[in-house]
Amino acid sequence: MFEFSLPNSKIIYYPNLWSLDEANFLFKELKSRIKWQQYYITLFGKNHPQPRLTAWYGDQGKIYTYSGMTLYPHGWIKPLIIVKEKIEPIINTKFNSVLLNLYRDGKDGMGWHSDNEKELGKKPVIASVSLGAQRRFLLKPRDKKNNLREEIILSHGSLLIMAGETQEYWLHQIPKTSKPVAPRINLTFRFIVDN
Ligand SMILES: O=C(O)CCC(=O)C(=O)O
Ligand SMILES: [Mn+2]
Repeated sequence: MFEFSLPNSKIIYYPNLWSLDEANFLFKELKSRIKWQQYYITLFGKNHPQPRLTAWYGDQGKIYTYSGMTLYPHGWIKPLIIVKEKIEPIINTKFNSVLLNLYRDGKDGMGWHSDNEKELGKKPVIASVSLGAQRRFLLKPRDKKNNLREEIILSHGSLLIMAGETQEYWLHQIPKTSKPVAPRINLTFRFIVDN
């Protein structure tokens, strides 16, 4: 376990929360069983496929809207429940939904953003599980005048927690890479507040 000491944040990394065998099993299960979907973003009136596949699972009615899309959750399946029930007691937090991303290769990624949608409430706890190829996870302050930077290599079977004021003060991204890289699955467990 490693706690980062960036200002206005609470970021904790558990590099090997799952053994290699467990992580391999979860990757295989999720890759084949999750209902992966290609979503599109509209930029200047043109539709572009997002550079990754996505799926939203959770308790019934936990609707999630982001980047102008509305996602209705699929019901929980066993491998997701296994992961959820392992991480909840570790961070003493209950989750009611999970966003999954499949980065098929280095051309897939996710641009700078923070997880600050209003349905996540104030100071959300985000639990991010990584399976498959390791990728760089970059952090930078929302304040453009601040040149602090952080980089975490998210490895197979790891858990990254972002809590406290992290989403208010920091942006994060998964950059694309020209290096050959195998597929990666990321799960971000979230708690959708009732509205
Ligand atoms: O793939 C990752 O590690 C990050 C995913 C992410 O930031 C998100 O789903 O909001
Ligand atoms: Mn995010």
